[in-house]
Amino acid sequence: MEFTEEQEALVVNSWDVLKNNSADLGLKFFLKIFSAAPAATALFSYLKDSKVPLDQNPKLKTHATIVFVMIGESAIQLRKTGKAMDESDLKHLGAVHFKFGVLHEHFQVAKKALLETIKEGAGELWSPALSNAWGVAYDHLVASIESQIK
Ligand code: ISQ
Repeated sequence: MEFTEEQEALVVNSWDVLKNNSADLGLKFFLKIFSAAPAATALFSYLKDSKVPLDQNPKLKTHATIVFVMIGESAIQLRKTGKAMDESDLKHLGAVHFKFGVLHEHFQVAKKALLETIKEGAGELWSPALSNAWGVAYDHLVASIESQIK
């Protein structure tokens, strides 16, 4: 699963655009996951007693922004460092995903949601090669998290 120089360039260039819209795109990413897997809302304590619709929940938007930026930053530094994430962040992420019982198929639902979100956010920069590049970077991140879980 090589992440080539060309793929890195596609990811880095598009992240320059995507990152400016990370709150809206992050929220979009989460909403796509929730529409594919409504049960996933139960993972977030701040959603439990909330009366506002998901798409208007400020806590969800803040959290979704953090997650989206984390995924983007993982992708843009992957080739330089040879790692999806530094060891201490990865330990934490591994522990969180283990605690919630996240399985490989859940990561695949999120992958589809991420790639759709990137397509919507990248505009004219989008191409099948761009999508594939983000998919490869995402797969590296997931493999790192899963290596902590198993
Ligand atoms: C877990 N990690 C990242 C994003 C998520 C979105 C919805 C549900 C669980 C998630």
